[in-house]
Amino acid sequence: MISGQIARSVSLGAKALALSATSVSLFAAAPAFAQDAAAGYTPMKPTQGVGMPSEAGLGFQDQYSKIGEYGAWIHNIVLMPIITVICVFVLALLVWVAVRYNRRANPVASKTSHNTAIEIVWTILPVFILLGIAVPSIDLIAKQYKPAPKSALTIKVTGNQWFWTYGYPDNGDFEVISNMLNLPGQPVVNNGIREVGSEPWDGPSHLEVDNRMVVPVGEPIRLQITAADVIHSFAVPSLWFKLDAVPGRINERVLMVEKPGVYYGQCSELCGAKHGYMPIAVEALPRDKYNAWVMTHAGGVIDGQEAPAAAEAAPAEQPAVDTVPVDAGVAEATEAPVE
Ligand SMILES: [Cu+2]
Repeated sequence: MISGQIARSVSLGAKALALSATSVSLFAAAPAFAQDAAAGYTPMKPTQGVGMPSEAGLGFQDQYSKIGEYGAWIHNIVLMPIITVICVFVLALLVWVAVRYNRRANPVASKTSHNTAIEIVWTILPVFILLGIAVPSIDLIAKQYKPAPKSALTIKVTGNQWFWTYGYPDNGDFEVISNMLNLPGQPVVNNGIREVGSEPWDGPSHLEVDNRMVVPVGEPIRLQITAADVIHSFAVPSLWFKLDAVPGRINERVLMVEKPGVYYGQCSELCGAKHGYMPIAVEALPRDKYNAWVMTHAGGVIDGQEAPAAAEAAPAEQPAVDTVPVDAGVAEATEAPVE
């Protein structure tokens, strides 16, 4: 364990060195590209109360996907009224029995043991209630797991102890490593990562990351989810999304975000000491801005076309800032090997 940690910090240190060397060489060799990249993409500032928990909030977060709106509708309009009516009805029955039929109020108890009419009602009625719940529930499950259309963009999500990596195989196969930002005045969680609040676009502490998972808005996205070490779970409440990340297995679901914005989530499967420090930040952008973001990565490809600026300025073997080769995420994972 300890040797694994040392190895990890050494590799992190080496990575930080490599990254700073890369950024120096990028700026020295190709100031035009650096400016283009900076002009092409600035992280979006999240909107307070959107895609994040609210103070003393009850119930679901506001939903920003069609499936989420449907799921929240089932919860709010179908399930909650049924639950409320049943609870109030049973409570009223209990109170009535306790008051009307206690030993003082009703000293001579009735000898009745059957009432066919009531028995039929209390059998049939729950069956109809359950059917009424089952129909939209099964419909929701079916819709949630409907496969993505062939043309959908694929993004590969990998859970690691304790960060996420996002691979973009359709956009040149670059990979983004996403670490939680450190908390001011508190022990460092991730070495070499800045503190939350140090950039104007930072969202809530514990939820904001250095590199977000950027996605195009209004398009189906095929999320393929796996893990490199132990079981994690990719969960974003405001997008109605939760799927386990299991080593050696790919779980797939469609993500479709209806509105541009930043949506936060957290790993939702106990995965070790820093389980609480691997948040998820999804930034949904219009297609042109998403394309501009892709082009800030070395080897970024849109519709099979490599960025001319990126291709000239940054040869394929030289990763841009915030980007590392695909195998680096695996090498950096702790000592637990896959399988
Ligand atoms: Cu986890």
